Parts: sequence; C-alpha cells; structure tokens
Amino acid sequence: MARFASVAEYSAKHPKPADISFAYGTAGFRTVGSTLESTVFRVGLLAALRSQSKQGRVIGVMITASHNPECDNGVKLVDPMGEMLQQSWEGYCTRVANAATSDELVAALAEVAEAEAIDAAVTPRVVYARDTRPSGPLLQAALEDGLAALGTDAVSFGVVTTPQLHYYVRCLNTAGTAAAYGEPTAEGYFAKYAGAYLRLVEGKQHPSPLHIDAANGVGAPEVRKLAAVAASPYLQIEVHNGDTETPGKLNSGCGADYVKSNQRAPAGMVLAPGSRYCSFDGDADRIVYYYADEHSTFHLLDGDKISTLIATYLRDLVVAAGVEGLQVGVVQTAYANGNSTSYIKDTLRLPTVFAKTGVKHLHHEAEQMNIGVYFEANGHGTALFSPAAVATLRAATPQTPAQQDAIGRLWALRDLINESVGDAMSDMLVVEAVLACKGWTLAQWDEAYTDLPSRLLKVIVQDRAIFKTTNAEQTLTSPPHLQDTVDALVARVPRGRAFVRPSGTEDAVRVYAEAATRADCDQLAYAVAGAVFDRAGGRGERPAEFL
Ligand code: 16G
Ligand code: MG
Repeated sequence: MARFASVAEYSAKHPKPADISFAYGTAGFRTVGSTLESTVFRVGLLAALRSQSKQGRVIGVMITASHNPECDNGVKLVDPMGEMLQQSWEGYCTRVANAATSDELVAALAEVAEAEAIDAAVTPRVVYARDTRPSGPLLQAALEDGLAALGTDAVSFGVVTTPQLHYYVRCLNTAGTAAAYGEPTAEGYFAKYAGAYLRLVEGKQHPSPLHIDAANGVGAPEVRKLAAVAASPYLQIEVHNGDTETPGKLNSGCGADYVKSNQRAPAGMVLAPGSRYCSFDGDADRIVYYYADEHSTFHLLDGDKISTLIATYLRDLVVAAGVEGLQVGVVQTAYANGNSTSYIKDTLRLPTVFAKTGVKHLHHEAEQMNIGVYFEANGHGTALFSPAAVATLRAATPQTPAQQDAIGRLWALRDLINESVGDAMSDMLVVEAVLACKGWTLAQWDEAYTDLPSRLLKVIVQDRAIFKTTNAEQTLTSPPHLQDTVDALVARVPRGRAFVRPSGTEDAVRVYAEAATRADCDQLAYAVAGAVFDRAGGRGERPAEFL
C-alpha cells in the first residue's frame, strides 16, 4: 500500500523483540523501558492514523511510566479533548504492537485504516512529550521515526508532566472555538492555573508553606515554575525529592504511590507537627496530602479526602449561588474508603456512583453528571462541568452580592480545574484554594470522617485472565463460586468489605479489604487472599501472615 510505503524501512530500525507480547492496558503500554522501542515507534504510526481518523485534529503521545520504577517506561495516546484514547482503539494498538514482521505490521495498519475508513489525504497532526526517565530520549527518537514514516506534522513539548500534555492537546483542538481552553504553551498553562487560583484566594489569609515531595520526577521543575507565576505570599512551596538527574531516584521511596501504599512519609522527609505536606507521582498526575499530629502520628489525606473536600466546596457554592439546576455528584472506585462513601451520601447528601478502576472509566461516569467530581483513592482525579452546568451558570442572574460572589467562584474553580485529566499541580491549587477559603488546616480538613482500616494485597497466580468481575469490579463472576467464599468471609467482620480484581497494569490479582478494626481488616484481607491463592494456583508463598 502506497500510504505505508516508508513503514518497512523505518520499522527495520526498530525491530520487535520476538519473545515479548505487548498489551495496551489501563494506562497504555507499560513495561521495562529497554523493550519498548518497537512499540513506541508503532504508537507513532497509530497516533498518525488516529489523527487522520479525526480529520487531522491533534492527537497526543505521552512517554511515561508514571509511578512505576525508573527502569520501566510506557506510552499512551491522548484523544482530541485531552481525554484518554477511545477504548475501541486499544485493540488496534495491541495488534499493531505485536505484528511480528514489517509485512505483518503494514497489514495491521492497513486493517485499521480500512476499519476506520481513514482518508490518507488528511495530514496527521501529533504532539508529544516525555517524563524524566533515562530511556525517554531513545524512545522519543523511535516515536519520531513512527511519526515521520506517515508524514506527520509533529511537535515536541519536551519534558513535561502528563497532564500538561493533555492540556496542550485540548488547547490546540479548541483554539478559536467557544470551548477554547487556553494557550497551548508552558506560559499559557501556568498563567491559566495561577490566575484562577489568585482569583479564589485574593484577600484570604496567606497559607503556610506547602512541602511538596515531587518523587524526583518532572513535577519538581514544573511546580517551581508554577510557584514563580502564582507568586508568594499566596503560594509558598518547598520542593523535596526534586532530583531528576541522579540515576535511580525517580519514585524510589517517595512519591504519591509510595506514600499512599505505605501510609508513611517519603524518604528524606521528617514531618514536623503543624506543617503541611503533599506528594506527586513521577509524572505529576496524582497527588496526596499528609501531616503529622502533635504525637508525630502520620495522617494521610488521599484521593477520597481530596474528592470530598472539593465536592463539599462545590456543593456550598452551588447553594450560595442560588442557581436552580446545578447538581454536584461524585464518582469513586471500589477502592474508595467506605467511610468516604458514607460521608458523601449521608452527610453531604450528594449522589455517588462507582466506576471501574482507571481514569477513563471515572472520567466517563463524571461526564454523565451535571458537575462531576471524580477521584481514585490513589490521588488521581479532577472535576468536570457539563455543558448544561456551564449554560446554567452563564444564564444565572444573581440577586445579591453573595450570590454573585458564589457564581464568580464557581467560574474561577472551573478555570482552576484541569478538566482534561487529573493533574497534581491543578489539584494542589484547588485544595490550597478551598483550604484558604475555609480557613482550614490539614487537621481540620481531616476531621470530615475517619478512614476505616484498609489493606491492599497482591496475589500472583498462574493466569489472572480467569478473574472476571462485574458491578464496577466489586463482584467476581469467575472463577465460579469464589465470590461466595469472599462474601462468607466478609460477613464475619463488622463493617467488612472486600473485593478481588485482576490488575490492569501488572501480572497479579489485587485483593482489597476494609473493616471496623485493623485486626479484622487484616484478617479479612489475608483470608480472601488465601482463598484466591488456593483457587487459582497461587505462585510463591501462600498469603497467611495473620492467620
Ligand atoms: C493505572 C491507572 C490508574 C489506576 C491504576 C490501577 C490511568 C492514567 N492510570 O495507573 O488510574 O489506578 O492503573 O492499576 O488510568 P492496577 O490495575 O494494576 O491495579
Ligand atoms: Mg501518574
């Protein structure tokens, strides 16, 4: 096929490792960086086709492995509004990545082109970026070959956070329309978020400094630039774990994932009671907050706490605005702490729904809401204002200064939130703004509800594909009868809840449990993990620590 005439030649430079098969998972392709060259090259080809299938709208490619170890890397495609790749294309990606020879590769591309009725005359437009990983430059070169092979009009944004790239894609595709999102430049990004932040906090008490653990990743230089624009005294930051140069440091003993999983402060940070802390992950699309109380006990404010904080503030503003037709809702996953869900339902009295793990699932649920707040417990999330909510706000006629103020704040909040994807820097500013407006310390924010003790375990089994779930991953439909066993174990403990799901990013099965007490929670988690191990041919040692 003439349109793919150059592919074979370029592909010869990036041969596929014969013994590895790749899968486009929850967050794109992700594995050991040194094995990904052929895959990233092919993602360049796919990005071009995806852009052509969207009549030349700009598609994004991000090279990152987020919170995973430094030796890993990954690549994912970003759709025109800055959202995750449409799910129906994931299969194409997997097929194209696994074509064994150049001929097979061309055939796989031709299949995509035919299935999507792609017009070869459209010039593809793609923007791309990478995080700070050492394998990044080589993979970027492979990507550039893939883009060149299909004559793509391509622009690099260099080393930036994942949400910055999502922002650029959305800006480029909305420029000059009623939905224009901002300037597709670094200055535009910082000016938009810093400006909206200052509109919310001006006149409020100046917050104390915020200590940021940047996971030794790309968030470190970027958040420094943000702080320079947002300007003291409304945002004073101190960056820790900001070393993006020394090999081996990225995500090592630090970052949002480490802090959330281990429920402890990152390496190199001793928490002073009364001080304020947060952690980004390696590509700065997740954030968690934490502090130490006067007994030096560690307290985590995770994605659930951030979600309830934002939902509370939005709800208060909607009431204060006195505008009919605005309704805040919250999307969570099964990992949300049970007490956060009760708090949203019973105290805030807001509707809440569960989505499957993975940002794209939460995002799509939130899109169904009028104003939808979504967060994973791990700290990835944002809020979305639907077109209906925007129209309602636009038509609102405030009757009092208080109503006018609330409406102005809702607009500012909308500008402050990165609606394309969860963004650690934007989320940080939202949290800082809400805390400043409420005059709250982290401890006061934490008072909303107390987390139930929870535990997350990993079981390695022969074949995790036999694990199938329904009900937003809360119920197993396969292997047969295993759910009955889980239910029986859960029924034994007060406030017990547990679920089992196959990981979308690792060859493992995850087991989550929570209960009213730490002892019951651990007992439950290990009992369920043991049942999974027995039923599915577990590898290694049987999980049985507490039995
Ligand atoms: C990916 C997802 C994250 C999810 C995690 C679950 C995106 C951008 N990232 O990192 O949202 O929590 O996978 O991993 O969607 P698991 O399936 O291995 O538990
Ligand atoms: Mg990440």
